[in-house]
Amino acid sequence: MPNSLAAPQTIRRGDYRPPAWMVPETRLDFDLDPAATRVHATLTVTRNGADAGPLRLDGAGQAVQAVRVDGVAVDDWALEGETLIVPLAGDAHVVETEVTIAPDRNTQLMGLYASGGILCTQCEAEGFRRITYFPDRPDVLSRYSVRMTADRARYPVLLSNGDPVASGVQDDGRHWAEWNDPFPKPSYLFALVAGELAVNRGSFTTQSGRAVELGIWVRATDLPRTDHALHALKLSMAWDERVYGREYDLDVFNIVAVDDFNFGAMENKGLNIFNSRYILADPDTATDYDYDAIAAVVAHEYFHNWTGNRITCRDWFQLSLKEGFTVYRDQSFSADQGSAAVKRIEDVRGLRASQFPEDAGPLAHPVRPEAYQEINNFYTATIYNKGAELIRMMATILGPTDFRAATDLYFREFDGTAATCEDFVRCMERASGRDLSRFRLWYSQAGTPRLSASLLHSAGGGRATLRLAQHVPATPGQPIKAPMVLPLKLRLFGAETGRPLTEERLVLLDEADETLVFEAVTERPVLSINRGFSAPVVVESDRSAADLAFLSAQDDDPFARYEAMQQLMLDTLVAATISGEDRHQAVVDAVANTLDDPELDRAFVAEAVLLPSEAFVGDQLAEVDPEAIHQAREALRRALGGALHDRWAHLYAANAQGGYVYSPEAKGKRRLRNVALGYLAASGAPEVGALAWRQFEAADNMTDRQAALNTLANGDFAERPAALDAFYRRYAGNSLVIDKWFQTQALSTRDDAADAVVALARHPDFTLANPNRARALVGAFGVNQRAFNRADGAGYRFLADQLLQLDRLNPQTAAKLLPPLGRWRRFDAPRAALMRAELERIVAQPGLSKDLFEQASKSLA
Ligand code: 0A1
Ligand code: ZN
Repeated sequence: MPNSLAAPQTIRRGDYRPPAWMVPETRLDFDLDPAATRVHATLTVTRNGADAGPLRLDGAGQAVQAVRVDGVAVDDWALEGETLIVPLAGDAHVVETEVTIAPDRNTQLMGLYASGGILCTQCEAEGFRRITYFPDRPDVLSRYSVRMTADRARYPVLLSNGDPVASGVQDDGRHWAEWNDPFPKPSYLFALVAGELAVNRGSFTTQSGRAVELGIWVRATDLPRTDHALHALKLSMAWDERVYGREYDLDVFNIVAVDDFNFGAMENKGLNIFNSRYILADPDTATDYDYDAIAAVVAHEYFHNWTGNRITCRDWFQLSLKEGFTVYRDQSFSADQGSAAVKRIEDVRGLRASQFPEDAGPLAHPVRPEAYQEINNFYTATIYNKGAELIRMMATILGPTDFRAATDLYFREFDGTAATCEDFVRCMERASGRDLSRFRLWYSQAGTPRLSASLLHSAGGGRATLRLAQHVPATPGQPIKAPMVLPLKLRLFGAETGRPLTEERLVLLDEADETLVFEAVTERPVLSINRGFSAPVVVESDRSAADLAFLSAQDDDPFARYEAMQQLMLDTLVAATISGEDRHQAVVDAVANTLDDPELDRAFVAEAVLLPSEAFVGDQLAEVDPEAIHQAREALRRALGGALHDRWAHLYAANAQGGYVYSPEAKGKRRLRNVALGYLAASGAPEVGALAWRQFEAADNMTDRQAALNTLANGDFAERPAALDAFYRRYAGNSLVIDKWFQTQALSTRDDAADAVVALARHPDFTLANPNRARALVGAFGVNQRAFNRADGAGYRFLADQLLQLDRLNPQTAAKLLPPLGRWRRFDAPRAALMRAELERIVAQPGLSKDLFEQASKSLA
């Protein structure tokens, strides 16, 4: 392994030591220029504890121009790798450094970089060290004051954290601005932005009557697409006051949107920086899904002001302290804006699509990891989404009153500090008087628990016995697992009367197995378990198709109702994949039943009648056969489309709407109508090409236009080329919509999808330099199970080629796109060999980043 010599260092949680020096004050002076920005940093440092060692400042890529201690130039400093070592005699000093950096050559998009002429920063996790020398770790909190000087014509707007304090114009064509952030913060929350930006302003008055000036900053041409984000921001601010008692704390709150961004957005104190896809929306260019995602991400970043900024993380192993809790908060916020049931279904669908496979694969890690090589690789579905499930379980166990008391205690006790996951759990215990010792395993043990549930009924005696058993599969480095605490909401229903036989019960299963007895059960009971998805586990039950169909029609918990239908569909698809067995009728009947229920919310119906994805079917099988799964799923889609054709046609007509509105009801109708369109297409009905084309042309919103495009693009319709072409032309120049054009084709269910993707990588609009575009084509292709896993390995080769190219520009984004290659254990030997060969080619690449090295080498192990 050529790279083994260069194998990066492993950082371990157990090695944590408090910092030797604190930095109570930081003054930064930027002379901004895209080719050469000068950064003058003045750090007030104080010794922390008894350690007599020198000051150690992290750096990356910049050259030291000058170092001064207490105003005097010194030359006894040294570099240890990229760490600047400054010997200091006393316990308190002022240390100054000067460096020059080149934002316009920064393709990694970490530190200070240029995006479409705007200078902006991204510092989490370790980007600040690419700007200046600093103890770049989250437990060093400092008060920042920032001065920026820049060309006034090119960079008329100068923003940083906190509140603006002064600005002025020089007579050399440059101008300056000073910002001051009174709240001590870690370096990863630093931000600055300089550019030609227009602002959508708003205001918010906090519960204690303080006025906050809000600003959403974008290119002038994008200004008309910022109202939704601004509205979502105001809703978030009010929600956090109402639900958690959290008030905003500065006079201004700014958000800037940029086109080149490695993640969704970043919660820098008072100056959030966003990927423009999570800000910009109007009906013509953004789908309902985009609108919802924008509100969720705006809320997420805003909520970080308390969960992340006021209370930050002691070290990066504690990342889920801020991310898990903040995702839980944004999920709850979104649930409160519309249908909570549909939101829960969407979140569970997402968890199953991204976190369950991660937990079952070579990159599995605990919510609080023990070790990493590159922290950027740990911004994962496990830290974020499984982390949110942990908070949700604690909220369930405590109940709303104790949970709120516990979060109040957490905010009171840890405000202004860098805390740990343990601190959070201890607050949950102290406020509720509960013992969560066993629950803590959720933080340290990786893997998705599997719960088996079987219910026995002795008709004569009226006794029902529920046997529960759990098993946590082995994960890398954790061969043997202890039983976890599973909060399971359950209820029994009578098979004959359809009535509930018990109340809903919360059972805390904390043993490997347990038997529950229910008395006076006078009719055959049907088990509804893990209601609301109260624990993030896989349930294996012996419920028959008839019982699942019954629950899909009768359960009073909407999630359980959805789940029963999913299980029925999944069982059908697994049987069809393995043995070609046709059990379509049971699914057809259950779907018909749901479609005919007038009481149900349209959005719920649309979710409930959707088949599980091909990837999720694959996750149920010992060995994934992508082609067989695809054929089985298409056959069931055809059966549903054909057998229920008239219902789909009716729903399609009945859910047409006059003018576009963004409301839960209107969204639900659009969703159901587009699901109906998909099933009509699956039915093979001759009118569908024309119908979809009409919808494509007449649509007054992107949800309907893209749904029509997807339908046409996935089939063999005569209208297909014209639709793709018309879409491309209509939106040429709007990069967020052109991303959709790439993505639709990368997710295609057609036989030629892999070839089409390879060709699209040569399209003049394709570039790896923009992370959104790379994700739209390469990222989407990686989750297209059938196309990516084409038997000849063309998909694997394509992905590896793209990753190696992307790694030279942007290692962090490259590493994020690698996991599909790590699924080799799940496939037949020829495919596994092809995937391994590509992983080996990646690992052998000279000069590979540690981001990609860590992911590829772990995926091979
Ligand atoms: N804290 C952000 C996520 C984030 C992490 C790293 C980034 O830079 C490469 C950017 C954003 C969040 O949770 O939204
Ligand atoms: Zn976050």
